[in-house]
Amino acid sequence: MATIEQDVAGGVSFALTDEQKTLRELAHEFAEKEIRPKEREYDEHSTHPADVIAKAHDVGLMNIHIPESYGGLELGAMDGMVIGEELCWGCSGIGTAIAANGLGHGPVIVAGTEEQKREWLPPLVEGPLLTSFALTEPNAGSDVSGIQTTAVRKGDEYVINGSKMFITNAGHAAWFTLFASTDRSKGHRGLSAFIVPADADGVVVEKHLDKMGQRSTDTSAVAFQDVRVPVANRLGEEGEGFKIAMRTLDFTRPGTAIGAVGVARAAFEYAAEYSKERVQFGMPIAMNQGVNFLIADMATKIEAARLLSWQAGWMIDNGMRATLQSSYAKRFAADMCMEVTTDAVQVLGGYGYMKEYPVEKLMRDAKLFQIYEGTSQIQRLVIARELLMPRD
Ligand code: COS
Repeated sequence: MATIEQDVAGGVSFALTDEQKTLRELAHEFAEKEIRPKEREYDEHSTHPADVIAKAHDVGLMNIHIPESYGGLELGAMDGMVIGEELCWGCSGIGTAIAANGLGHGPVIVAGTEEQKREWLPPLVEGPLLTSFALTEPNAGSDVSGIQTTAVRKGDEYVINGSKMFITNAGHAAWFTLFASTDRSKGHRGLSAFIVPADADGVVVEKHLDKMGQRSTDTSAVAFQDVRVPVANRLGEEGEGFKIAMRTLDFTRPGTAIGAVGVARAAFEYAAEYSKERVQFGMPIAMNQGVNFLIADMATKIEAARLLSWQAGWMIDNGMRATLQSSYAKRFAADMCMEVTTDAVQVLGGYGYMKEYPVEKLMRDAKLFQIYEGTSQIQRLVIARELLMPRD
């Protein structure tokens, strides 16, 4: 098992580079000025944050991992960490709407040919185009190998039929990276990945789904009815789709983990401040051990989750396979975020349960981190397999 201690010559550094500090400041300021003022209203009406996405694109906080050779910033995973924490500190509904684009076009970076990258990546740099990762189906969530959508080759085209569920940004995407079976008899080895333009005949975004939290990220169901795409839109070879999806998720899960850190940090800040102001029994409740132990535990857990996320990001930037560390980070940070936001509601008591106070929203938003990009249970499954039956 790779660890930082074994792999770094010269020890471990927790220092951010000057560039990363600048990125963090930029993202924090953006979250304060562009995201926070809108988060409540957009949450209430489940508004797609097109205006914020466009501004994030303008200032260089979106599609940050696209290589320079295709016009992008080619920022690393650690750079993404410092940005992602701040955006989700602002609002994880809006932050996810921005960050999920990385998941949408991730398979093209992971498995695209030179030609495919030249065709599909530069437009994402030129304008705030959205893309969606179309993996999950009504009957295939955790079990990716159970995908029922089919892609049947007919000459120089594939004909795609099936339904996708819980697809982030689907109602606003320019194209999808879609996973379908090209050979049902082969299970996960029969899955293939495709780029499917959203305006192709037969692509039907069925409905915007009404969620508990992260309500300003659009989540929709999409049907693909006899959709024809050229063979040139297939990513990798037939049968490589499952591994392309897993390799993409290895990269994106630490980014999701750090989003959970941002939400937990926001909840912690509100709760800590409130505990100093709220007076009961003649003293601020922060003086009460029952409360200040909660505050201490919240801070400790946030710090631990950030370090796990950074470890995974650092390993990715140093060219290591980080499947295990990505799942450590995603599992721990998601569960931590649920605990910390619940505790923040507890510190605020009756007020915390009211919509008027921000921690109620943070607790609703937190829940999704335990579900999307692989549930906390799936992360444990990956962790156990990586430890007990390691692959190369
Ligand atoms: N990178 C590269 N290859 C990988 C991999 C990874 N991270 N993880 C697995 N593989 C390979 C395995 O080595 C195996 O290869 P072979 O076909 O050569 O044997 C193959 O992929 C199948 O792996 P495995 O046996 O582990 O597959 P399972 O069907 O048991 O499922 C889980 C694995 C459950 C981990 C996977 O389906 C998963 O991640 N599910 C959650 C999906 C998810 O996150 N959904 C959210 C979508 S985005 S909101």
